[in-house]
Amino acid sequence: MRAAQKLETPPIPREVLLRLYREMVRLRTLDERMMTLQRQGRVGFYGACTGQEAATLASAIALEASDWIFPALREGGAMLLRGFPLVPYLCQIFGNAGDETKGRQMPSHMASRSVNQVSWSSCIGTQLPQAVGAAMAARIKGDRTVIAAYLGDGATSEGDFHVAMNFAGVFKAPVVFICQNNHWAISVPTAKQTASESIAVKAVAYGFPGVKVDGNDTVAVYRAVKEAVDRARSGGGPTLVECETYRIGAHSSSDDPTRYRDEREVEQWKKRDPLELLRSRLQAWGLWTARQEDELRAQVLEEVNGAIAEAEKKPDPPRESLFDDVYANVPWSLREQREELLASPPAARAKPSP
Ligand SMILES: Cc1ncc(C[n+]2csc(CCOP(=O)(O)OP(=O)(O)O)c2C)c(N)n1
Ligand SMILES: [Mg+2]
Repeated sequence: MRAAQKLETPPIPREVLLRLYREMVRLRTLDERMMTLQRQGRVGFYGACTGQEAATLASAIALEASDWIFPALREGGAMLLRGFPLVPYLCQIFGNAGDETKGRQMPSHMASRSVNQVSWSSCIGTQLPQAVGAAMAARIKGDRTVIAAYLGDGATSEGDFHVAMNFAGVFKAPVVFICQNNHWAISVPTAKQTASESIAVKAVAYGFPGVKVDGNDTVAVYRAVKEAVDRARSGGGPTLVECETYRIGAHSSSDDPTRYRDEREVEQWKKRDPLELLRSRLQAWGLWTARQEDELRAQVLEEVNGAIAEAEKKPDPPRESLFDDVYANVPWSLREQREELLASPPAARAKPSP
């Protein structure tokens, strides 16, 4: 662990910091367990946030509950921070009957209206014009909603990024773009993504502020995003916040990063683990002890394992739910198909391949 910093008082409310730390530990634990389950063939796919917990959670906690989150690829954990229960969250990953989205989305692409969060956008960048559209809708309706639009460094090479930034700048949409620059877009390093000196600097061309922060520094992320959210809410328009962080693990459970990146780079970034950085600061402020740490780790592991056991027990979504939610008046052809399906014996559940 790094040496504790000598700071007298925490620069942001201590209850925010403590809550963040607990949520960061819970997310790290969850990611570790789910990657293991994927390797055991119990889950089809998983995308972890490991190393990016501060950028994800310290930004999300700067929002109000009525604000909306449009994630990129690694911000599902913000739903848990916003109070979404762990069991249905896991049911989405298992794609079973406990999943609010009825097993229709790829694992890890959870969403819930109850916490104002849409699904991960595996189509890189498409969430950005959608987020700006939602921000404009909020403005036209005259409510106070702010939209957090997350993106990865890779998304900055997409046309949608530029379309969204331009529109947001011209119309002063109440949106905060939060770029998790984790140095990689699967196997493409950030150096091959842009010739700009940073991602934040791109905001200048669109006429609004861009700030770059240490994305592994919980306090820095919180402060930068809070300021941007306050500005958006008070009519000051968008901000682009670039959080410089690092993807410690694989791009997803389908990826093997040893094929394209140097392990020494990963080892260097592990020394800047956002959980450890925050823990050492909490200790320096006298807000955290080794005993609390042990208790938290044990409690989180128990919670996560208990939720996995409960979620995994649930059956598949009912087959006929395939036909729900698309048509107000279901056409005769689909009614026929539905009846045919129900008359046939259910297929054995396909096990995901490890
Ligand atoms: C439009 C589009 N192009 C390519 C892909 C394949 N793809 C999936 S994730 C990814 C990399 C995304 O990198 P980044 O935006 O940096 O996010 P990160 O995975 O690092 O969080 C790519 C190229 C895709 N899903 N959609
Ligand atoms: Mg990336």
